[in-house]
Amino acid sequence: MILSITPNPSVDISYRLASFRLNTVNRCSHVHKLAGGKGLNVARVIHLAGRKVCATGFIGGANGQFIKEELDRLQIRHQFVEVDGTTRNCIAILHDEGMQTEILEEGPRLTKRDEENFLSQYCKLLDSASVVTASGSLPKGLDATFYTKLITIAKEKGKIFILDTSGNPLKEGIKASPFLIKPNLQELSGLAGKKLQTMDEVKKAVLSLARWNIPCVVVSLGKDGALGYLGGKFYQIIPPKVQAVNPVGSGDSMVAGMAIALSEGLPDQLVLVYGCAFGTLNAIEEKTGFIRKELLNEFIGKTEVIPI
Ligand code: TA6
Repeated sequence: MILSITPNPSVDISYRLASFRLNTVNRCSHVHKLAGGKGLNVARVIHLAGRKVCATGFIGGANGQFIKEELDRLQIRHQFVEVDGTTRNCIAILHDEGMQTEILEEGPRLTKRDEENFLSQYCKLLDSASVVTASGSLPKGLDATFYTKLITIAKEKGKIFILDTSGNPLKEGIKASPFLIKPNLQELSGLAGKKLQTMDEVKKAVLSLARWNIPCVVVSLGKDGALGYLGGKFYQIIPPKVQAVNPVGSGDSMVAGMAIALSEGLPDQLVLVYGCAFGTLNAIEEKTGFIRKELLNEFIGKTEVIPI
């Protein structure tokens, strides 16, 4: 079973508009409302691929109730810590030709008690998991070392940990040497402390993470696929050419694909292929964090991995 952690879930609302005009009224008939936040996109995609997953994190209020009902409707196992505050909304406006504007709320403020409740539940859930994924921003009240604690506990129990976050939680999280991190170019530039412009600069930034002993670094490059560093080797991963419909959630779907490949003990290069194939499968869908299982083998077969 894969354990998918979302400390700051959200009700993800996506609007599609032919053109988005500022400072006036925009009416919209294409609306999707989903249980979201990065880790819940990961969990839904793992479930849609027919694999076992359990979603956990913190939820509260009416939005929290909506998320639980959505997961029950999809028959996705979940075990959240209930908190006093209200789970946030996140809005994605898909507009004009291929543009995507997102408004992400901060989410509730958590207490020390909430964190303690989570840590004790987490230790139990780990016993039935082979791989753990932890994704997204941290709500107020959790400090930037929250993921560092989770990684350390998971590694003590011999579990594979995938971390997908940004900013200080990423800077702190890598100090605990998770098995895999999946920064996009902006997040890796944040770690490197400068805007990375060329592939050589990206490779150098990945190599500079070596002191943290992270076995696998996958830099997601959107429609250009990804750069993978695994077993001391670099790989370029080239996805099948597609017409993207909604790329929101493709990074999360990459994490889902790689978590599945690692949980099934697949060879290094296939871990990278699964990541890109799943990310691309999400991009051709209107819904965020959604794939069609029947297309999996075709997209895995069409995804190239080239040692560089
Ligand atoms: O990756 C897309 C997405 O999951 C959106 O659906 C939205 O929930 C957002 O990311 C949340 O990101 P954050 O970094 O705030 O946790």
